[in-house]
Amino acid sequence: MKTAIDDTAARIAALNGPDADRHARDFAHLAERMATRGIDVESVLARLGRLRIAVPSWALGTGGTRFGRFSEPGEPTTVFEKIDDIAMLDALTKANAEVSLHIPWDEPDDADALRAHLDERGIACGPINSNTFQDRGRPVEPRSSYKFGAVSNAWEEAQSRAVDHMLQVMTLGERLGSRALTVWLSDGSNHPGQQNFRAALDRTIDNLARVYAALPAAWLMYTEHKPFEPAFYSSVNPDWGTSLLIARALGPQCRCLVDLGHHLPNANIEQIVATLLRERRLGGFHFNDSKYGDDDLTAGSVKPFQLFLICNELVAAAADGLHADRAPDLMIDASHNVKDPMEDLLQSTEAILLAFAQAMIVDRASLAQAQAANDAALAQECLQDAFRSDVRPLVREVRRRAGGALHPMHALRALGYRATVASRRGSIRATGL
Ligand code: PSV
Ligand code: MN
Repeated sequence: MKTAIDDTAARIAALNGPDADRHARDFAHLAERMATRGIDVESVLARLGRLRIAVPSWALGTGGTRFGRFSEPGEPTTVFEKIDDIAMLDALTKANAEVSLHIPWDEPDDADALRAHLDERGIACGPINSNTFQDRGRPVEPRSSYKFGAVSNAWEEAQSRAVDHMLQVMTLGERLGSRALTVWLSDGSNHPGQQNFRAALDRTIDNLARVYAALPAAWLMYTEHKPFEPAFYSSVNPDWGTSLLIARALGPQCRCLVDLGHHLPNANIEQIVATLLRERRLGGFHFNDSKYGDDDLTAGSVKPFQLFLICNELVAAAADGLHADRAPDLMIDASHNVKDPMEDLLQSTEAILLAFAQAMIVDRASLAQAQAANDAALAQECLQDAFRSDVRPLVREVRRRAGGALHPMHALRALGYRATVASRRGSIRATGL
C-alpha cells in the first residue's frame, strides 16, 4: 500500500527548488549573525534536528464541538490510514515520526499488523493513552460505568474496569514499541458534596498504584492534570501540584504531563514547567494553544511568547543536565474544527520548532549575569532578543538537509495529498474524536 508517499521525497525536493536560493541567502545571513554573537549554528541545527513531535492519533480527523462537526474529505477512518497521514506529515517536516495512540479509539484488530505498518512507514509508537472517560455506547452495568468516574469511582466495579483497561493498554503498547502510558482522568464531580474529596484521591492513588506496579522497567507513566471539563465542580487531578503529589505517591517511574490548555486563566505555565523540571518529574507535553479554556487550538497561534518561554525552560534545563536520562516527550493535543487537520498539525509542529529554535539562541551567559545582578531590564532584553529573531531559516535548513519541505503546509497542498486520499477513502466521513 505504498502509494501516496512513494515519490514524495523527489516531489518535495522539486517543490523546494524555486525557493532554494532565497533560503540559502536567508540562512547564510542568519548564520553569520549568530556566529558574530558566538552561537554555534551547527550545534543548534543538530539539536533542532533531534526534536521529535508526536502526532496524536485523535487529531487526524476533524474535531468538533457539541454543536456540530464538519468533516473533511478523505479523513482517515482506520488507524492504518492515520499512520499513513502521519508518514506524510513526517515526510514534509522530518520532525513527526511518532504517533501517540488513544485506546480504544484507535485499537487495532491486529496489533502485529499495526506494528508492521508502523515499521514500514517509519513511525514510532510514542506514549499511549488510556481512555477511561467514555463507555463508548456499549452496554455496561451501572456500577461499571464511567459515569461517576473511573479510578476514583465509589464503586469498585468501575475502578477495576479502569485498571484492567490501563493494563491492557500497556500490554498493547509493549507490542507496538511504546515506552509510556499517559493517564488523563475525567474523574471528578459536578456538584458540591457529590464526592468525598479525600476518599476520591485515595482511591485514585490506590488504583493507579495497581497500574504502576505492572509498568515495564523501561516505561514511564504520565499523569495529566486538568482543572475542569467534563467535571465542572471538581476534578480529581486538577492541577500540577496534585499531579506531582500523585506521581510522587506512585514512584520514580511516574512523571507529570503538561497540557498547555489545562490551566486556569493566566497561570504561569513556564514556571510550572520549571518546577516540574527541578523535581525531575516532567514527563511530557500536550502542545496546543487557548484563548478561553481547553480550546485545543494550533500551538503558538494565540500566545507564541508563552510557548517560547516554556521552550526556554526546557532548553535551559537540558543545558543544566536535567532529565538527561530521558527528555520530556513532546506531543501535540489539538482539535481542528475548521481547518484541514493535517495542515493544522503542520502549523503546530512549525510553531513548536520555532519556539525551540528561539530558545536555543538565548544568550544564557548574559541572562544568568543579568539575573545575578538583579538587572530586570537586561534579563528581559536577553529573552526578547531571541524571541524577536526570525529563526525560520534555521528550522527550514534542518528540514532541507533531512530531505523535508522548506514550506510544509504549501508543499502538502501542492502535492495534492488530501485530494488523492479523498479519492481512495471517500469524501464524506464521520470520524474524528
Ligand atoms: C483531555 O482534555 C485531553 O487533553 C486528554 O489528553 C485526552 O486524552 C485528550 O484530551 C483527548 O480527549
Ligand atoms: Mn491532553
